[in-house]
Formats: sequence, structure tokens, C-alpha cells
Amino acid sequence: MPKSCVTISLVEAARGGPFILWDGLEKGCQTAKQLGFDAVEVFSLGPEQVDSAELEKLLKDHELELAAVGTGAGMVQHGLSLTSTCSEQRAEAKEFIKRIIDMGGRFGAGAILGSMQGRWGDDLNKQDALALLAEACAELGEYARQYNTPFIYEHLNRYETNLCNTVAESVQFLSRLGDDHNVVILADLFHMNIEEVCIAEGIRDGQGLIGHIHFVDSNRRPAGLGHMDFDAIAAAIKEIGFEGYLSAEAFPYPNEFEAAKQTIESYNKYFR
Ligand code: LER
Ligand code: MN
Repeated sequence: MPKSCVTISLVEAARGGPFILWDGLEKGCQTAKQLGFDAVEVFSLGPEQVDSAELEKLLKDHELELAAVGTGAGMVQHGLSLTSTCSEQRAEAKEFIKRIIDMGGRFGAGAILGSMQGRWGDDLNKQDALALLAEACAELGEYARQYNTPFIYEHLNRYETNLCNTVAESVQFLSRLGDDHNVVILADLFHMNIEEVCIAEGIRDGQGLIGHIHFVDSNRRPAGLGHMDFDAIAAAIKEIGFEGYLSAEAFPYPNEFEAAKQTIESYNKYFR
């Protein structure tokens, strides 16, 4: 059965972004526990912002797992991209992500590559950009193996990247890495609502490769507050045997607590 998860953002600069809980790790873990979530996903500025001992205690005290950790601050705060045309910048981007893999790894959580994948254009054509991205994903997947966690690749909608926009494109992209890579796909339902012909079909396209899901409605509000057909989506998620996390990456609408509550109610309705 898929597990439930809620996002906690520690990045003030990302205020207004699609994360549910914004009031620190302790308060976030309390709310997650109170509502019965299995796990939290943490979006931080980087490893130095998270005190591992504190996080370990909070997870233990609240009986929560760490589902995944985001790397987006590498782009938002530091402008780092794995497809930069500057090799030093690419190396810096990889190092930043490796430190986040280390941070999540000790809790069994994979790191998510979203906005740090960058985009092609200007001096970089699509094929060369995808080759750079493939090389980086292969290396970061290998690096993550030491923690027995996958590296998590998230394709985004066309307004956020022009590399991969659909599950099928991500599946094709990962085939460049051979059969023995350690990279899984993150299917974010919000991006899929923009890009897929049929969201349920898109989920089926990723059978065996989807390792994480951003559980959210069509308008980035919590699941159930938009026009997604969650009956069909949940059926596809069950059909592919997905047992990872359905992680709520949504606006804190109408407020943080109600957004988390709405999410767990939808999770219980469709997956329990
Ligand atoms: C942003 O739209 C998003 O979905 C994040 O999970 C990726 O950085
Ligand atoms: Mn997402």
C-alpha cells in the first residue's frame, strides 16, 4: 500500500511555494503525527540547515519516517544546475546534491532532483543537455547506493523545464543509464495534469520506475480541492503496485493545518 507523507519547507525564500508545512521541523512533525501521516519530506537550504541529531529525535518521538529530501534550494538559492554549460558549476551542483544525499541517506531517504536539472537553450542543445543530465544522474544514483536509497528524478511541466515533461519521456531518458542504475522517477500529479494526455495512463507508463509521487490536485491545492479524477489515478497507482510515498506537495490552502488535514482525508479515502 502507498504510504502517506507531508512536505515541510524550511526555506523562507520559497514562501508562496507548494509546500504544506512552514513552521519548522518540530511543529511540522507534530502536525504530521497528529494527523496520522507515515512520513515527512523536507525541503531545506542544504544539509547545514538541518541538525541531524534533532531530526533523528523528532522522527523517533513522532514515529515518522523521512520519505525524501529536496534539492531545489541549490537552484533557488545558489543558481546551481546539473546542465550548466560551465563544468565548474556542474561540479558544484553535483557536490551540493551529494551533501543532500548524505543528509537524507542516514535516514533512508532519497534526494529529489527537480529544478536543479536546469534546461536546454542558448549555447546548449537538447541532446547535449540530456547527455549531461544522464551522466549526472548515473553518478548521483551510484553515490546514493551507499545508503541503500535511490536518487529521485522529477520531470517538471514545460514552464519549469524543457528536458523531460512526461513520465514516458523520463522512462526513455532513464533507459540511457542502462539496466543497473539507481534512479527512480518522481511523478508529480500537478505536472502530469499539465503534460499528460491521461494521468492514469501516465502512471501506468512508469510501472516499475516510479519511486515517489507528489500527491496534489490540478491547481496545486491539496488533493480533493481541484478537478483531478482521483478514482482513476488511485486505481492506476494501485495497478502498478506502487508502495512508495504519496507526498503532499501542495499550497498550504486554505491554511497549513487544513491543507494537511485535507490531504490525509483524501489519502484515506482513496488508498486506505
Ligand atoms: C516544483 O514544481 C516541484 O514540483 C518540485 O517538487 C521540484 O523542485
Ligand atoms: Mn513536485
